[in-house]
Amino acid sequence: VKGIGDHIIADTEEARLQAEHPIEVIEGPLMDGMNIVGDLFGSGKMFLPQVVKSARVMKQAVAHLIPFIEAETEGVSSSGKVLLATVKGDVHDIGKNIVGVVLGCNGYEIIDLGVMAPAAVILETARREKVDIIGLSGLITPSLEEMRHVAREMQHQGFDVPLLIGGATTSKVHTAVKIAPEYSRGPVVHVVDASRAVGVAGSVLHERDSAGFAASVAEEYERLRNAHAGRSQRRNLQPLPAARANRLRADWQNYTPPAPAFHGVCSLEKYDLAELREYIDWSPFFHTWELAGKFPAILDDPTVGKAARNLFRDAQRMLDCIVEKGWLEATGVAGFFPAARRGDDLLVFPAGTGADAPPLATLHFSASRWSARRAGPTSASPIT
Ligand code: B12
Repeated sequence: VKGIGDHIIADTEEARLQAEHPIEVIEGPLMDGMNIVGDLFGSGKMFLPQVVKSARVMKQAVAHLIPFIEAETEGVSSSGKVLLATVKGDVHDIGKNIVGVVLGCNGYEIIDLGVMAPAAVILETARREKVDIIGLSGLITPSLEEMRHVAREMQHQGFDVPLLIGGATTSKVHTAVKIAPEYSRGPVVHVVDASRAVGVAGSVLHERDSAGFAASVAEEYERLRNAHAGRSQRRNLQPLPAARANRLRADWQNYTPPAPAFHGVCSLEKYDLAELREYIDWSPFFHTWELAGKFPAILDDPTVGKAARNLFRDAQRMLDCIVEKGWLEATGVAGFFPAARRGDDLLVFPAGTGADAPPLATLHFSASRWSARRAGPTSASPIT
């Protein structure tokens, strides 16, 4: 749990010798440990840098067990081919790897595409390898949309194999409401944990009543969709004219912007890393590691201070290496251009011209239509 890996192989081996099957070590103590990490992390008592260390230890332990698990299953005839992947944008793989091991132990041949797998690679591999099941894993919210995209592509490309959805952020309701409607050619099933993966894989592939299983899942998901549709309420958006009327009005009559140091583009090549280092804004760095607070006060924060100090020390060491060994090359481009608003858009003019010249570029923005729950003018956001 604390991410101390010094004795992990010896400890895992000791647990393996006590267990009847090596898989029990994963399903028992290791999963218990990860659940504690998840709970501590979720309740703000543990922070991301420590979670990375715990996850690394878990992976070391699993890596030690895999050869023993494989040795046990040698010679078992294949129950079917399963492609597993953590979807594009997501790096969580502990759960997916466990599912792979558990299915592997039950005679399934596993093709594991790892993490951050784009839809095109998943489907190309599934077709080439003639897999019987596609299993997607995802633990962050954006993965939910990516899984939907994969399902949509499966429909377009004429797949009919079962699609299994798993990972802590996925749910039966999301699978029913957002994913299943995109893929009607094959069953779509949410699997809550690895132990159920074997049962579900067996049901969708081998049981005589696999059609009955698929139909009962489809029926249940239809019920969930109906219940969800009843609950959904319309988002409270302002009408567009009201949002536009509420725009920010800058007082240009009483403000003279300072002249920029140069006009047009300035390129910076191989910029001195030691100098750049002095300008790092550390607060977003800590936010990325989910440590809330402003730098440097965060280093003395009663809750996250210790984790922040350790992380800061590690970061400084890495920066020393980056600067000394020239690991990175800093290159940048900056430019100052005249600009003006036209409706919701922003026009950018060539350097040295004005608002009567033909624009160099038009940047499209949309007026924010979120209801006036917030005080003050609405801001615009770029359409990317
Ligand atoms: C470990 C961990 C990490 C590790 C991952 C290491 C690794 N190699 O996997 C690291 C530190 C790298 C990490 C990074 C991040 N994480 Co993280 N992480 C976790 C944590 C603590 C545990 C996840 C885990 O491994 N659980 C144990 C496994 C066994 O469970 P599981 O994955 O759910 O798998 C089981 C089932 O779901 C199922 N299953 C899973 N996949 C599949 C697939 C199929 C086909 C089937 C059938 C079943 C199945 O079977 C498994 C076994 O039973 C969770 C918290 C939590 N409680 O889940 C946060 C969590 C998932 N992380 C989170 C976040 C926000 C991040 C970061 C964005 C943080 C950041 N600011 O950078 C990044 C993500 C970067 C990215 N682009 O993906 C959030 C996600 C919130 C959200 N809804 O978006 C969580 C929920 C934490 C939280 N409470 O905020 N994380």
